[in-house]
Amino acid sequence: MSQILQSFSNFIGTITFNNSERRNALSMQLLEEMVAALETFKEKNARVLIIRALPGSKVWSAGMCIDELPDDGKDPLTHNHPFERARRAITNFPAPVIAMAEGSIWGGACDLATACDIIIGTKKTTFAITPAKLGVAYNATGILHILKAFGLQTAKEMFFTASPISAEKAGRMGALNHLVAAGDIEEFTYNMAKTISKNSPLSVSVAKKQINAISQSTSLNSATYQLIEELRLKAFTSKDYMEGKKAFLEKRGANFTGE
Ligand code: YXS
Repeated sequence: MSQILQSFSNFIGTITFNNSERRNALSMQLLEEMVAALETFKEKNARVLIIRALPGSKVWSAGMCIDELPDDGKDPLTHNHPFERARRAITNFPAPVIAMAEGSIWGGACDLATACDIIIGTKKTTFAITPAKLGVAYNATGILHILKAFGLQTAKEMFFTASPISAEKAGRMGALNHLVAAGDIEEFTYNMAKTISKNSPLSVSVAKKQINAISQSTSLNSATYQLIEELRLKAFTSKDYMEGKKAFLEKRGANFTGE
């Protein structure tokens, strides 16, 4: 069964996460389906794309599929992982992508949401960055995305505590464009999409490309990059990483030792 639904009307494309049972965890299947859907909507010349969960969902996405995280010694977030490809496909999608973020957003799903050009939420929208619960070391690109979206102090708090931050706080930090009443989110989001779809697609697309190019121009020198890779390798070959994954699957708290 497909883990996403797709629809297209009046130049507005919609991708709906369709795996509520697993809280829309970002499985390889779901991510590959997203990559293919983004390509299809590009070919259809979509002028706006909305990424959402089923109406009334308590969870927009629970983040990476934990049972699919690789075992000890393998980098869980490589450049060609379907997650990274899906994220790049959103960033490089020629038209604006709106996250209609009804419900909570966890781990890698926060990174995915911040790839969207606009995020619209309700009071139930929360953001949690969870690698510390699993012994995972985030990749440099993911850290940069969260830093840019939430700011230095809040990003650090999110990484250190792994606790969800509220929609109000995300709004104050500029990570959430609009906080609307739960009953209004669909109408609000599609009205915004309609407004965008009536504007010049060329102008909008060029604005997106320029804003992305300018905002992504952060340079990392090779020594820093090497240091980051070494630090990450230490984490994903650790006992803590295996314990974090095992503890989630066994539905218990992790017992981390720092080794
Ligand atoms: O017990 P069953 O078989 O029905 O399965 C349960 C959960 O195990 C499953 N599930 C997941 N499976 C794989 N990966 C996930 N991320 C995941 N999340 C949930 O879905 C079934 C229903 O979950 P349940 O009973 O816990 O639902 P709930 O409504 O009581 O609670 C919803 C959540 C989202 C609060 C809870 O499921 C949860 O805490 N999920 C994990 C959230 C999380 O830590 N996400 C980070 C994933 S790792 C990741 O994204 C990166 C690697 S990182 O951490 O580095 O950013």
